[in-house]
Amino acid sequence: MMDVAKLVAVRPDERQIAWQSLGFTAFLHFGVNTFTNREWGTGKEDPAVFAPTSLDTDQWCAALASAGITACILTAKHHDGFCLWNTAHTRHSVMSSSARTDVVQSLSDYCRRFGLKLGLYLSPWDMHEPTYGTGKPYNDFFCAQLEELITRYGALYALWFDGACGEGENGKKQEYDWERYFALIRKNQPDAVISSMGPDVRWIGNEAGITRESEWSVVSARLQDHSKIAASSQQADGLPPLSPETADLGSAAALQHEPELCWYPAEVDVSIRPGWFYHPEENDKVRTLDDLLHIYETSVGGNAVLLLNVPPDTDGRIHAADVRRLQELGDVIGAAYGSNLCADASAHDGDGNDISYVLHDDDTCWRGDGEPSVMTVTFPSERIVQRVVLCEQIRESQRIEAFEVVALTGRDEQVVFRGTTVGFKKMCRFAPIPANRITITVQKSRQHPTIRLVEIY
Ligand code: FUL
Repeated sequence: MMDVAKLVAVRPDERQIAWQSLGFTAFLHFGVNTFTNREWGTGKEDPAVFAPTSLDTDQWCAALASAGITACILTAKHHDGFCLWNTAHTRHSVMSSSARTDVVQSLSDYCRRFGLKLGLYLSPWDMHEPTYGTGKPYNDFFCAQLEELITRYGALYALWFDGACGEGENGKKQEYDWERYFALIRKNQPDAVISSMGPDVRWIGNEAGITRESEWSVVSARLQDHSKIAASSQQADGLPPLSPETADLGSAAALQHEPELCWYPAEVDVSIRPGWFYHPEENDKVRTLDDLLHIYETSVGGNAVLLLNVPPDTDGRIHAADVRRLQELGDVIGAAYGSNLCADASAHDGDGNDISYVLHDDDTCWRGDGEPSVMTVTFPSERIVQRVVLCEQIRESQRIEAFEVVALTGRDEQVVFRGTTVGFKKMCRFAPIPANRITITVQKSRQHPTIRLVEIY
């Protein structure tokens, strides 16, 4: 059996903690594909096709902020090689289009004004660049572009690399010098996470918005292997949800023969529309509010970060249909999680000791003392409850394997939620019930469980 001490010794670093705290983030897919109505370009596009009629990155930021989004990642360059910034290393960029605007600069200025953090997506696969497939010359080119992005636009919170390369059997083969890319980022942006094809943030493994029932941040270090991530992200679409072998990445049983473990937390990337890029025929296919709320509660509330793609349109604006949906989403999240019922509550451990500090969002935490470990939250008067949010202190690893939430109504106790993992944040949703007291029982954990924060709505 796995040595539990080995599991709980695996902890996040500061940049992973800061990234995880962002919770709800956005992806912005924008480029020549927006104008050619494609998902993947060809690399042969005339830069003149990039012609937004009223480019407005201010409007993008306002739309994202209305949903409660805290950060965004722009496709500075997608697989077609067209660059959204004023790069010195190719003419295949916005500067050769009628827009003649450095979109990365413009977005970075507005992000700062809106308090949004900025991250950048830079596709390693480049269909346009002539040196692609030549080995070092292309890696030099890629690093020169990367260096522009990580030195010119202030602090970035993430660099996002995907594993897609659709060159096919007779296509060009480029050996990516990942270690060199990563070293360059660490040197210039030490606080930025490197996501997906990187060591800090794990791609959830599907593009359908599905988070595992038990989402572990302590997993096998083999998952950081680039070739494997690339192989599973090759398909342009139709990415399958989770296969049996990828469904359980972190139980003690799944990890028992793993020589090396790592903290590799999950990110859920999913689009608000069917495609990653804007397509006018999808204006009536924006995800429903229920669907988005479900994705939000199972990802942000399922020990993951949500990276919701919202593609700007051919005007260079977020389309009205998406703007409306983002606003609605912000409103329902605000209504559901806006007023914590714990303001006048108190919390106690199983021995009756006051542990009300777990009701405050700070770094202190409660440590349970066995299986089960029990804590209660008592209200001065009965109230209708339908959501409980639990957070572990992930600085002490991820420990909870099974828990239960019980509501006391008058003299009746009722189990309202049963869960497995908690991690950074678990949102537990159940049918509304009047309650005087909520009991949280951790039935199974790796050594003692920790709870940093409890919120009740
Ligand atoms: C994939 C790409 O091929 C898609 O176009 C999109 O950018 C997605 C987020 O990553 O690998």
